Amino acid sequence: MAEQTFPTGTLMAGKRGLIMGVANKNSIAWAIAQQLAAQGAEMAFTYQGDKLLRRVKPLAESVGSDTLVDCDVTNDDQMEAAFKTIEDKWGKIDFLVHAIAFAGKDQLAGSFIEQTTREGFKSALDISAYSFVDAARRASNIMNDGGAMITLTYLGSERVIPNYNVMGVAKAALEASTRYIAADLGPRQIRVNAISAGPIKTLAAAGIGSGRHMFRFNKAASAMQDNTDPMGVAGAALYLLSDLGLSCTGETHHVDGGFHAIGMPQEGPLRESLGE
Ligand code: NAD
Ligand code: 0WE
Repeated sequence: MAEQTFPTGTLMAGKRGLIMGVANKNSIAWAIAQQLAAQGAEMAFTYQGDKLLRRVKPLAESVGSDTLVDCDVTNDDQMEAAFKTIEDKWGKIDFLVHAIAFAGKDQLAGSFIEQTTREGFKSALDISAYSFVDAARRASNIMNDGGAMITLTYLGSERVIPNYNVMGVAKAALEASTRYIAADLGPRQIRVNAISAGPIKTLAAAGIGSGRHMFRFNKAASAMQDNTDPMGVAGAALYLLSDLGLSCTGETHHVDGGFHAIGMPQEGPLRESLGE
C-alpha cells in the first residue's frame, strides 16, 4: 500500500484491542491498524515468529504500541500466553482483528479434488478457520460487553475461484463460524462480522500463479472497474469495530468494488475481448 494518511477522529477513543495478522506494511491488518489508530484506538499485535518481528515492531511503534506477542495460531501454548499477556497488561479489551490464513502451496494450484490432501485440508481449516473460533473465545473472555470482532474472508468461499481451492472451503467455514460466534456473543452485545475483500497485493496474494490475470480480471469485471483499495477495507473495519456498527453482527460485508454483485460484464473491455 502506498503511504496514505488516515483522517483523524475519536471513534475509537478509549478502546483497546488486539490485531492478529500483520506481516508487513502491505498487510490488510496494517491498513486496519492505522485506520483504528487515527481514531484513537490503543492496540497490541501478535506476529508469527521471530522472522516477522523485525518488520512488525517498527510498524507497531509508529502507532504507539509496545505490545507485540509471538503467536503461531496452531500452537495452544502460544495462544494461551498471548491472551494472558494482553489480560495482564489491560485486563479488558474492546476489539479483535483476525487477519490470518494459510494453506500449503501445493494445495493452491490445479485441480481441487486432485490436489487436496487430508493433511492439507486439516491444516488450511485449522489455521484459516479454527484459529478465529479459538481467538474469539479467548478474546471474549477478556472483552467488555459491547465490544466487536472482525475477520477477513474472500469470495472464493461462495464461488469457485481457480486455484483458491481448499482456501475457499476454509473461508466458507470461517464465514459460518462468524455467524455462530455472533450468536453466542450477541447477548453480551459483542458483534462479530467478516469483511470479504477483493484481491489486494499483499504477501498472501504474492506468488499466486495466475496473479496478474486475477488482478486484471477483477478490475475489468467489477462494478467500479478497479481493484480493491485497502483503505476501503480499513474503513469498513472502523465502521464494524466502532459504535457506528451498532446492531450489525453475523454479517459478511463485501469490499470488492462490487465484483461479487456482477453476474455478467456490461459493455466494455471484457465484452470486446469476446469479439463484440
Ligand atoms: P498477509 O500475508 O499480510 O497476512 C496474512 C497473515 O497470516 C500474516 O501476518 C501471517 O503471519 C499470518 N499467518 C499465517 N499463518 C499463521 C499462523 N500459523 N499463525 C499466526 N499467523 C499466521 O496477507 P493479507 O492479504 O493481509 O491476509 C490477511 C487476511 O486477509 C487473510 O485472512 C486473507 O485470507 C484475507 N484476504 C486477503 C485478500 C487479498 O487479496 N490479499 C483478499 C481477501 C481476504
Ligand atoms: O486468502 C488469500 C490468500 C491466502 C493464502 C496465501 C498463500 C500464499 C503462500 C493462503 N495460503 C498461502 N500459502 C502459501 O504458501 N487471498 C484471498 C489472496 C488470494 O490467494 C489466491 C487467490 C487470492 C485472491 C490463491 C489462488 C487464487 C486466488
